[in-house]
Amino acid sequence: ENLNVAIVGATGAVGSKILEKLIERKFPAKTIKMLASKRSAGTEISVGGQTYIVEETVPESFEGIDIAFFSAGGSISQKLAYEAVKRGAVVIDNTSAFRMDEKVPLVVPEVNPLALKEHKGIIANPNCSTIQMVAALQPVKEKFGISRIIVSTYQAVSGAGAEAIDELQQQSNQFEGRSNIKAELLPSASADRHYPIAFNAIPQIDLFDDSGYTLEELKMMNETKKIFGDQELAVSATCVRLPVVTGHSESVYIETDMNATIEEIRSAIKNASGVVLQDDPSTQVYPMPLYSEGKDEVFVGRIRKDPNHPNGFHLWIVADNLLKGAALNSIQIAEELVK
Ligand code: A2P
Ligand code: 11C
Repeated sequence: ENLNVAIVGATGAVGSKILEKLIERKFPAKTIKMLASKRSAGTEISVGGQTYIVEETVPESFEGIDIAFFSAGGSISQKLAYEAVKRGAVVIDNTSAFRMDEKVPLVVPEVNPLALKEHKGIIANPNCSTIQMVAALQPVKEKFGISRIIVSTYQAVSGAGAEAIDELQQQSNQFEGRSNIKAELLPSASADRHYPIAFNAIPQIDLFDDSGYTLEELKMMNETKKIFGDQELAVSATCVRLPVVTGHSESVYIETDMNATIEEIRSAIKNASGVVLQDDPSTQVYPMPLYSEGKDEVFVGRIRKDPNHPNGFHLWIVADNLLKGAALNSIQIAEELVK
Protein backbone atom coordinates (compact mmCIF):
# COMPACT_ATOMS: atom_id res chain seq x y z
CA GLU A 1 0.00 0.00 0.00
CA ASN A 2 2.58 2.55 -0.93
CA LEU A 3 1.99 3.65 -4.52
CA ASN A 4 0.27 6.75 -5.81
CA VAL A 5 -1.59 5.81 -8.98
CA ALA A 6 -3.33 7.93 -11.62
CA ILE A 7 -5.78 6.84 -14.32
CA VAL A 8 -6.01 9.17 -17.32
CA GLY A 9 -9.30 8.55 -19.13
CA ALA A 10 -10.87 7.33 -15.89
CA THR A 11 -14.42 7.93 -17.15
CA GLY A 12 -13.91 5.89 -20.33
CA ALA A 13 -14.63 2.28 -21.26
CA VAL A 14 -11.10 1.12 -20.39
CA GLY A 15 -10.34 3.60 -17.57
CA SER A 16 -13.34 2.48 -15.54
CA LYS A 17 -12.19 -1.16 -15.85
CA ILE A 18 -8.70 -0.17 -14.70
CA LEU A 19 -10.15 1.21 -11.46
CA GLU A 20 -12.32 -1.90 -10.92
CA LYS A 21 -9.40 -4.26 -11.53
CA LEU A 22 -6.95 -2.32 -9.35
CA ILE A 23 -9.38 -2.74 -6.47
CA GLU A 24 -10.28 -6.36 -7.27
CA ARG A 25 -6.63 -7.41 -7.53
CA LYS A 26 -5.66 -5.47 -4.39
CA PHE A 27 -3.01 -3.51 -6.24
CA PRO A 28 -0.73 -1.89 -3.60
CA ALA A 29 -2.08 1.63 -4.21
CA LYS A 30 -2.10 4.23 -1.46
CA THR A 31 -4.08 6.69 -3.59
CA ILE A 32 -5.85 6.47 -6.95
CA LYS A 33 -6.31 9.74 -8.84
CA MET A 34 -9.08 9.76 -11.44
CA LEU A 35 -8.25 12.01 -14.40
CA ALA A 36 -10.29 12.85 -17.50
CA SER A 37 -11.20 15.91 -19.56
CA LYS A 38 -12.37 19.23 -18.14
CA ARG A 39 -15.93 18.17 -19.00
CA SER A 40 -15.88 15.45 -16.33
CA ALA A 41 -14.14 17.40 -13.57
CA GLY A 42 -16.14 17.00 -10.35
CA THR A 43 -17.93 13.80 -11.47
CA GLU A 44 -18.15 11.22 -8.69
CA ILE A 45 -17.37 7.56 -9.34
CA SER A 46 -18.20 5.00 -6.66
CA VAL A 47 -16.52 1.59 -6.64
CA GLY A 48 -16.06 -0.87 -3.78
CA GLY A 49 -17.70 1.43 -1.24
CA GLN A 50 -15.33 4.25 -2.05
CA THR A 51 -16.09 7.46 -3.94
CA TYR A 52 -13.54 9.00 -6.29
CA ILE A 53 -13.83 12.53 -7.69
CA VAL A 54 -12.69 13.04 -11.27
CA GLU A 55 -10.21 15.84 -11.95
CA GLU A 56 -9.16 17.55 -15.17
CA THR A 57 -5.86 16.21 -16.53
CA VAL A 58 -3.09 18.83 -16.52
CA PRO A 59 0.71 18.39 -16.34
CA GLU A 60 0.66 19.15 -12.59
CA SER A 61 -1.75 16.23 -12.04
CA PHE A 62 1.28 13.94 -12.06
CA GLU A 63 3.18 15.52 -9.16
CA GLY A 64 3.89 12.71 -6.68
CA ILE A 65 2.41 9.99 -8.93
CA ASP A 66 4.34 6.69 -9.15
CA ILE A 67 2.34 4.89 -11.85
CA ALA A 68 0.08 6.55 -14.43
CA PHE A 69 -2.24 4.49 -16.64
CA PHE A 70 -3.11 6.37 -19.83
CA SER A 71 -6.25 5.46 -21.77
CA ALA A 72 -7.67 8.69 -23.14
CA GLY A 73 -6.59 8.43 -26.78
CA GLY A 74 -3.25 8.79 -28.53
CA SER A 75 -3.21 12.59 -28.68
CA ILE A 76 -3.61 12.92 -24.89
CA SER A 77 -0.74 10.45 -24.41
CA GLN A 78 1.41 12.39 -26.89
CA LYS A 79 0.70 15.58 -24.99
CA LEU A 80 0.96 14.40 -21.38
CA ALA A 81 2.88 11.10 -21.02
CA TYR A 82 6.28 12.80 -20.92
CA GLU A 83 4.90 15.41 -18.49
CA ALA A 84 4.14 12.48 -16.18
CA VAL A 85 7.56 10.86 -16.73
CA LYS A 86 9.26 14.21 -16.10
CA ARG A 87 7.57 14.27 -12.69
CA GLY A 88 8.82 10.80 -11.80
CA ALA A 89 5.91 8.59 -12.83
CA VAL A 90 6.15 5.39 -14.85
CA VAL A 91 3.55 5.57 -17.63
CA ILE A 92 1.68 2.48 -18.82
CA ASP A 93 0.11 3.66 -22.03
CA ASN A 94 -2.87 1.90 -23.52
CA THR A 95 -2.90 3.98 -26.73
CA SER A 96 -0.98 3.49 -29.96
CA ALA A 97 1.08 6.67 -29.37
CA PHE A 98 4.40 5.00 -28.48
CA ARG A 99 3.96 1.33 -29.33
CA MET A 100 6.31 1.25 -32.28
CA ASP A 101 8.87 3.58 -30.65
CA GLU A 102 12.14 1.61 -30.38
CA LYS A 103 12.81 3.02 -26.92
CA VAL A 104 9.43 1.88 -25.60
CA PRO A 105 8.81 -1.75 -24.60
CA LEU A 106 5.54 -3.25 -25.87
CA VAL A 107 4.58 -5.87 -23.33
CA VAL A 108 2.28 -8.81 -22.75
CA PRO A 109 3.57 -10.26 -19.45
CA GLU A 110 2.95 -13.90 -20.48
CA VAL A 111 4.95 -13.37 -23.68
CA ASN A 112 7.82 -10.90 -23.26
CA PRO A 113 8.14 -9.80 -19.60
CA LEU A 114 11.89 -9.28 -19.98
CA ALA A 115 11.31 -6.36 -22.35
CA LEU A 116 10.11 -4.40 -19.31
CA LYS A 117 13.65 -4.17 -17.98
CA GLU A 118 14.56 -1.72 -20.74
CA HIS A 119 11.87 0.84 -20.07
CA LYS A 120 12.75 4.51 -19.82
CA GLY A 121 9.57 5.75 -18.19
CA ILE A 122 6.98 4.66 -20.74
CA ILE A 123 5.70 1.14 -21.33
CA ALA A 124 3.18 0.50 -24.08
CA ASN A 125 0.19 -1.81 -23.74
CA PRO A 126 -0.52 -3.42 -27.13
CA ASN A 127 -3.75 -3.18 -29.11
CA CYS A 128 -6.49 -5.43 -27.69
CA SER A 129 -6.67 -7.62 -30.81
CA THR A 130 -2.91 -8.14 -30.72
CA ILE A 131 -2.76 -9.04 -27.02
CA GLN A 132 -5.22 -11.91 -27.12
CA MET A 133 -3.66 -13.35 -30.28
CA VAL A 134 -0.06 -13.34 -29.05
CA ALA A 135 -1.08 -14.61 -25.59
CA ALA A 136 -2.81 -17.62 -27.19
CA LEU A 137 -0.08 -18.29 -29.75
CA GLN A 138 2.91 -17.90 -27.39
CA PRO A 139 2.82 -21.53 -26.09
CA VAL A 140 2.63 -22.82 -29.67
CA LYS A 141 5.42 -20.54 -30.81
CA GLU A 142 7.60 -21.59 -27.88
CA LYS A 143 7.27 -25.32 -28.66
CA PHE A 144 6.96 -25.45 -32.46
CA GLY A 145 7.92 -22.02 -33.83
CA ILE A 146 5.56 -19.95 -36.00
CA SER A 147 6.51 -18.64 -39.44
CA ARG A 148 3.17 -17.27 -40.67
CA ILE A 149 -0.06 -15.86 -39.22
CA ILE A 150 -3.21 -14.92 -41.14
CA VAL A 151 -5.89 -13.47 -38.88
CA SER A 152 -9.46 -12.24 -39.39
CA THR A 153 -11.09 -10.47 -36.46
CA TYR A 154 -14.69 -10.12 -35.30
CA GLN A 155 -14.43 -7.12 -32.97
CA ALA A 156 -16.83 -5.73 -30.39
CA VAL A 157 -17.97 -2.09 -30.30
CA SER A 158 -16.52 -1.47 -26.81
CA GLY A 159 -13.10 -1.41 -28.50
CA ALA A 160 -14.18 1.90 -30.01
CA GLY A 161 -15.13 3.37 -26.62
CA ALA A 162 -18.18 4.06 -24.50
CA GLU A 163 -19.89 6.14 -27.23
CA ALA A 164 -19.77 3.22 -29.65
CA ILE A 165 -21.57 1.03 -27.11
CA ASP A 166 -24.28 3.72 -26.90
CA GLU A 167 -24.53 3.82 -30.69
CA LEU A 168 -25.07 0.04 -30.91
CA GLN A 169 -27.69 0.20 -28.17
CA GLN A 170 -29.61 3.00 -29.88
CA GLN A 171 -29.56 1.29 -33.28
CA SER A 172 -30.47 -2.15 -31.98
CA ASN A 173 -34.22 -1.45 -31.68
CA GLN A 174 -34.54 -0.40 -35.33
CA PHE A 175 -35.04 -3.87 -36.79
CA GLU A 176 -37.78 -2.82 -39.24
CA GLY A 177 -35.91 0.21 -40.57
CA ARG A 178 -32.47 -1.37 -40.42
CA SER A 179 -31.31 -0.41 -43.90
CA ASN A 180 -31.96 3.29 -43.16
CA ILE A 181 -30.33 3.58 -39.75
CA LYS A 182 -28.39 6.83 -39.32
CA ALA A 183 -24.87 6.35 -38.00
CA GLU A 184 -22.62 9.00 -36.48
CA LEU A 185 -19.52 7.31 -35.13
CA LEU A 186 -18.47 3.96 -36.59
CA PRO A 187 -16.37 2.79 -38.33
CA SER A 188 -14.28 5.73 -37.05
CA ALA A 189 -15.15 9.19 -35.72
CA SER A 190 -12.66 10.73 -38.14
CA ALA A 191 -13.83 8.79 -41.24
CA ASP A 192 -15.73 10.62 -44.00
CA ARG A 193 -18.63 8.16 -43.99
CA HIS A 194 -20.38 6.37 -41.16
CA TYR A 195 -22.26 3.08 -41.34
CA PRO A 196 -24.66 1.46 -38.88
CA ILE A 197 -23.23 -1.31 -36.73
CA ALA A 198 -26.52 -2.91 -35.66
CA PHE A 199 -27.46 -5.82 -37.96
CA ASN A 200 -24.20 -5.27 -39.84
CA ALA A 201 -20.51 -6.22 -40.21
CA ILE A 202 -18.09 -3.37 -41.05
CA PRO A 203 -14.76 -4.40 -42.63
CA GLN A 204 -13.08 -1.19 -41.47
CA ILE A 205 -11.63 -0.46 -38.02
CA ASP A 206 -9.87 2.92 -37.89
CA LEU A 207 -8.75 4.69 -41.09
CA PHE A 208 -7.15 3.24 -44.24
CA ASP A 209 -3.46 3.44 -45.05
CA ASP A 210 -2.21 3.77 -48.67
CA SER A 211 -1.44 0.03 -48.58
CA GLY A 212 -5.16 -0.79 -48.48
CA TYR A 213 -4.87 -2.09 -44.93
CA THR A 214 -6.58 -0.26 -42.05
CA LEU A 215 -4.56 1.14 -39.16
CA GLU A 216 -6.03 -1.54 -36.88
CA GLU A 217 -4.80 -4.24 -39.26
CA LEU A 218 -1.34 -2.67 -39.45
CA LYS A 219 -1.21 -2.46 -35.65
CA MET A 220 -1.86 -6.20 -35.41
CA MET A 221 0.82 -6.91 -38.01
CA ASN A 222 3.54 -4.61 -36.64
CA GLU A 223 2.89 -5.11 -32.93
CA THR A 224 2.90 -8.92 -33.25
CA LYS A 225 6.38 -8.83 -34.85
CA LYS A 226 7.68 -6.50 -32.13
CA ILE A 227 6.26 -8.50 -29.19
CA PHE A 228 7.47 -11.82 -30.62
CA GLY A 229 10.82 -10.19 -31.48
CA ASP A 230 10.67 -11.61 -35.01
CA GLN A 231 10.73 -9.14 -37.90
CA GLU A 232 10.71 -12.07 -40.39
CA LEU A 233 7.36 -13.38 -39.15
CA ALA A 234 4.75 -13.25 -41.95
CA VAL A 235 1.59 -11.64 -40.52
CA SER A 236 -1.50 -10.40 -42.34
CA ALA A 237 -4.76 -9.19 -40.77
CA THR A 238 -8.35 -8.36 -41.77
CA CYS A 239 -10.25 -6.52 -39.02
CA VAL A 240 -14.04 -6.42 -38.92
CA ARG A 241 -16.44 -4.75 -36.46
CA LEU A 242 -19.56 -6.67 -35.41
CA PRO A 243 -22.62 -5.78 -33.30
CA VAL A 244 -21.11 -7.44 -30.22
CA VAL A 245 -20.88 -5.30 -27.07
CA THR A 246 -17.68 -6.70 -25.56
CA GLY A 247 -15.32 -9.51 -26.53
CA HIS A 248 -13.18 -9.70 -29.62
CA SER A 249 -13.08 -12.97 -31.60
CA GLU A 250 -10.38 -14.00 -34.07
CA SER A 251 -10.08 -16.70 -36.69
CA VAL A 252 -6.35 -17.38 -36.85
CA TYR A 253 -4.40 -19.49 -39.36
CA ILE A 254 -0.80 -20.32 -38.44
CA GLU A 255 2.05 -22.24 -40.01
CA THR A 256 4.46 -23.78 -37.52
CA ASP A 257 8.20 -24.32 -38.15
CA MET A 258 8.12 -27.85 -36.78
CA ASN A 259 5.62 -30.66 -37.28
CA ALA A 260 2.96 -30.89 -34.58
CA THR A 261 -0.19 -32.89 -33.98
CA ILE A 262 -3.50 -31.34 -32.95
CA GLU A 263 -3.09 -33.00 -29.55
CA GLU A 264 0.33 -31.38 -29.10
CA ILE A 265 -1.07 -27.95 -30.01
CA ARG A 266 -4.00 -28.45 -27.63
CA SER A 267 -1.78 -29.51 -24.76
CA ALA A 268 0.61 -26.59 -25.27
CA ILE A 269 -2.34 -24.17 -25.07
CA LYS A 270 -3.93 -26.01 -22.15
CA ASN A 271 -0.82 -25.61 -20.02
CA ALA A 272 -0.21 -21.92 -20.78
CA SER A 273 -0.90 -19.29 -18.15
CA GLY A 274 -3.79 -16.91 -18.79
CA VAL A 275 -5.16 -19.09 -21.59
CA VAL A 276 -8.12 -21.51 -21.37
CA LEU A 277 -8.76 -24.30 -23.86
CA GLN A 278 -12.47 -24.56 -24.75
CA ASP A 279 -12.39 -27.08 -27.54
CA ASP A 280 -14.83 -29.98 -27.76
CA PRO A 281 -16.85 -30.11 -30.98
CA SER A 282 -18.65 -33.26 -29.78
CA THR A 283 -20.36 -31.23 -27.05
CA GLN A 284 -20.37 -27.91 -28.96
CA VAL A 285 -17.79 -26.36 -26.66
CA TYR A 286 -15.99 -23.39 -28.20
CA PRO A 287 -15.30 -19.80 -27.09
CA MET A 288 -17.89 -17.06 -27.69
CA PRO A 289 -17.63 -13.34 -26.89
CA LEU A 290 -20.91 -13.21 -24.97
CA TYR A 291 -19.42 -15.55 -22.37
CA SER A 292 -15.91 -14.07 -22.29
CA GLU A 293 -17.30 -10.75 -21.01
CA GLY A 294 -15.97 -10.03 -17.53
CA LYS A 295 -13.41 -12.86 -17.68
CA ASP A 296 -9.66 -12.37 -17.38
CA GLU A 297 -8.54 -15.27 -19.59
CA VAL A 298 -8.04 -15.72 -23.32
CA PHE A 299 -10.19 -18.58 -24.64
CA VAL A 300 -9.11 -20.87 -27.50
CA GLY A 301 -11.07 -23.49 -29.43
CA ARG A 302 -11.95 -24.88 -32.88
CA ILE A 303 -8.35 -26.09 -33.29
CA ARG A 304 -8.00 -27.89 -36.62
CA LYS A 305 -5.28 -29.01 -38.96
CA ASP A 306 -5.29 -27.35 -42.37
CA PRO A 307 -6.12 -29.95 -45.05
CA ASN A 308 -3.61 -28.53 -47.53
CA HIS A 309 -0.54 -27.51 -45.55
CA PRO A 310 1.36 -30.04 -43.41
CA ASN A 311 2.21 -27.40 -40.75
CA GLY A 312 -0.98 -25.34 -41.07
CA PHE A 313 -3.46 -24.96 -38.17
CA HIS A 314 -6.66 -22.99 -37.58
CA LEU A 315 -7.73 -21.60 -34.19
CA TRP A 316 -10.58 -19.48 -32.80
CA ILE A 317 -9.42 -17.03 -30.11
CA VAL A 318 -11.78 -14.95 -27.92
CA ALA A 319 -11.16 -12.54 -25.02
CA ASP A 320 -12.72 -9.58 -23.22
CA ASN A 321 -11.10 -6.70 -25.10
CA LEU A 322 -11.53 -4.31 -22.15
CA LEU A 323 -9.85 -6.71 -19.70
CA LYS A 324 -7.00 -8.86 -21.10
CA GLY A 325 -7.08 -6.61 -24.17
CA ALA A 326 -6.62 -3.43 -22.15
CA ALA A 327 -7.17 -2.83 -18.40
CA LEU A 328 -6.00 -6.19 -17.08
CA ASN A 329 -2.88 -6.37 -19.26
CA SER A 330 -1.94 -2.82 -18.17
CA ILE A 331 -2.28 -3.78 -14.51
CA GLN A 332 -0.33 -7.02 -15.04
CA ILE A 333 2.47 -4.86 -16.46
CA ALA A 334 2.33 -2.70 -13.31
CA GLU A 335 2.32 -5.81 -11.09
CA GLU A 336 5.40 -7.11 -12.94
CA LEU A 337 7.13 -3.75 -12.28
CA VAL A 338 6.26 -3.85 -8.60
CA LYS A 339 7.68 -7.40 -8.37
P1 A2P B 1 -14.28 12.51 -20.63
O1 A2P B 1 -15.30 11.52 -20.14
O2 A2P B 1 -14.09 13.64 -19.69
O3 A2P B 1 -14.49 12.93 -22.05
P2 A2P B 1 -13.60 6.10 -24.27
O4 A2P B 1 -12.38 5.31 -24.63
O5 A2P B 1 -14.63 5.28 -23.57
O6 A2P B 1 -14.13 6.87 -25.42
O7 A2P B 1 -13.11 7.18 -23.16
C1 A2P B 1 -12.19 8.18 -23.47
C2 A2P B 1 -11.60 8.73 -22.17
O8 A2P B 1 -10.67 9.77 -22.50
C3 A2P B 1 -12.63 9.38 -21.26
O9 A2P B 1 -12.31 9.13 -19.92
C4 A2P B 1 -12.46 10.84 -21.59
O10 A2P B 1 -12.86 11.73 -20.56
C5 A2P B 1 -10.97 10.93 -21.75
N1 A2P B 1 -10.58 12.15 -22.43
C6 A2P B 1 -11.07 12.66 -23.58
N2 A2P B 1 -10.50 13.86 -23.87
C7 A2P B 1 -9.62 14.12 -22.86
C8 A2P B 1 -8.72 15.19 -22.54
N3 A2P B 1 -8.61 16.25 -23.34
N4 A2P B 1 -7.99 15.10 -21.40
C9 A2P B 1 -8.10 14.03 -20.59
N5 A2P B 1 -8.92 12.98 -20.83
C10 A2P B 1 -9.68 13.03 -21.94
C1 11C C 1 -10.86 -1.44 -31.46
N1 11C C 1 -8.66 -2.37 -31.10
O1 11C C 1 -11.37 -2.51 -31.11
C2 11C C 1 -9.42 -1.15 -31.24
C3 11C C 1 -9.31 -0.23 -30.08
O2 11C C 1 -4.83 0.97 -30.58
O3 11C C 1 -5.52 0.76 -28.57
C4 11C C 1 -7.93 -0.05 -29.54
C5 11C C 1 -7.13 0.95 -30.28
C6 11C C 1 -5.73 0.91 -29.76
O4 11C C 1 -11.49 -0.53 -31.99
